[in-house]
Amino acid sequence: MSFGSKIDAVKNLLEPFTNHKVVKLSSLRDYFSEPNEADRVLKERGDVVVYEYYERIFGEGGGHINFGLTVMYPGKIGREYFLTRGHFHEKDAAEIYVGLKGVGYILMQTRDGKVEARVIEPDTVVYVPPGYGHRTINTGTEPLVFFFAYPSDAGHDYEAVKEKGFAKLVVEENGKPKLIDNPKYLMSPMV
Ligand code: PAN
Ligand code: ZN
Repeated sequence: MSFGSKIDAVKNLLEPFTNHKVVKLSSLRDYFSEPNEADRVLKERGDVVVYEYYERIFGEGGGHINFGLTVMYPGKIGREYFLTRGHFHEKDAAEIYVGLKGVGYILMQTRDGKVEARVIEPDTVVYVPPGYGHRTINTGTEPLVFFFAYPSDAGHDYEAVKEKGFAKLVVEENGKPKLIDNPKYLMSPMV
């Protein structure tokens, strides 16, 4: 085990890492409010990379802190900006995000519908409290790059967000990002 990694701020990567995941548009189609628009972009531009992340995972057991670097590319599907899948931690574990490049939002939401949103940009630290599902959105024209760290036994639950979505969408209006209510959001608790 080496005692750290290096962030390459020019190439937007973290080394060494134990896990590198690339998330492409085709796998995010149903996360967008207009999946038909996603189909149109897929046809026009192909299966573009929406985001990727590098993680240093020290195990599933407790006691460690896993960390990593996420790189989100700029883009929109209809009016909605590129987004991450979003998840809850299985244990009530918090997370820290540190903005390094670009600009966007972190949407946070409890299973019973409390919603918070914070801007993430360079020199911003966002604390995601235990119990808040979280998703990141790139509202800029450059890659959004951020560092994250969470307890190694947090676990990741993707199902609740996949089924019910988030209560808010981040869309472009008059050239600027705006949070609006998600008309398709299912109000029932995300259990
Ligand atoms: C982050 C996210 C990362 C990608 O590392 O996992 O930005 O987002 P999704 O996991 O929602 O695809 C984090 O919050 N880890 O817990
Ligand atoms: Zn997380």
